[in-house]
Amino acid sequence: MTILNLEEQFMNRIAADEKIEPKDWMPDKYRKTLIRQIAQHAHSEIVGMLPEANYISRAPSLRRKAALLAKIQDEAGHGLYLYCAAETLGAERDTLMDELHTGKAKYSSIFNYPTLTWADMGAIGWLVDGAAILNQVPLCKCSFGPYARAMVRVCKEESFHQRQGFEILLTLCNGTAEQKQMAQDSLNRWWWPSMMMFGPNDADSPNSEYSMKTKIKRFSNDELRQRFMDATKPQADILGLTIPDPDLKWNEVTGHWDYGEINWEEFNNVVQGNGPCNKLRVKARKEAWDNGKWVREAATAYAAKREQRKSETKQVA
Ligand code: BYC
Repeated sequence: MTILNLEEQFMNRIAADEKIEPKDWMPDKYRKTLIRQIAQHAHSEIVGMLPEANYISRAPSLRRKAALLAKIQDEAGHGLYLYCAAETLGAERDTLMDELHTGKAKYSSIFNYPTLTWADMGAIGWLVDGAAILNQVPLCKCSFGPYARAMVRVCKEESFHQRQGFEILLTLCNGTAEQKQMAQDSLNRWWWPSMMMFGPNDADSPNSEYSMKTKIKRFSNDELRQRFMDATKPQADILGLTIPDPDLKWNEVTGHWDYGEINWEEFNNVVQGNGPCNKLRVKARKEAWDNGKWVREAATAYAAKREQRKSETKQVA
């Protein structure tokens, strides 16, 4: 069978909404696009643990500490499912980690901003996990089976994260004037970076066309950003907080909230490695990797020993 036929069959399967599985034939571009996106997603989950980890020892109560710890552990789990999904496509885990540690791999721009107060734990849950849910629910229907299946559980956990973040802010907003101000300040700092999470405008998104054609992505960056805008505005109203966008306006004709211009220069700068915390984040991940070397070596040695024992027992029997 020629590549052309295979490609046609592949596109027919995509059109029929069939899932593509790791051992199925797939075009090189599909494989590369998936590895790129899944790896970036996996890195985002584990780098995303860092800004919150900063607050485990500062949580205001045992209950808050337990919920924050659980959320951060969930993110580690998401990273692991995603690295496994990338491995099913032939990516090597060590190569992926190396790309993260040398600054070659991208991860979500949002995690290069600092967490300055406890209210930021609320804003991350409410806005960052909120944006992630809108982005990831359609990924449950991604054409690549292992990515789609990993997303189902990830999305359930992200929903809990979003609720706990909102509840942190609701508590602060119902507290003293100073606590409410802390929540507003947090929203002021996290709003625009959250809007940037969805990626460049559709006209400037080089990967969208192919990803939409092959049903890796089901909606464009701008469509998802608009959904986030429309879902979040009423929630900000419940909190009694103001979204820091002077151009925010209800559009009677479209039935959506119109928002102001995103600072794409800031976005590009952060993605290129020059955000406030990029260097700190990569350094922390690299240190964690280096410090965990003995654990990986011990686990590998233990697995080898167990295999050896198994084959010895078989021989005796
Ligand atoms: N930050 O053509 P485009 C979480 C890159 S974490 C950095 O539109 P695409 C959580 C993009 O990679 C969940 N880079 O790309 C964890 C591309 O670069 P390359 C994070 C970005 O892939 C802890 C270039 O810009 N979610 O939930 O079609 C605590 C052009 O963009 C960003 C995911 O990763 C960005 N924001 O669409 C709390 C979801 N945006 O590779 C929460 C999975 C774009 O061509 N990923 N770039 O050099 C996606 O859905 C898609 O990859 C994107 C971008 C929508 C992000």
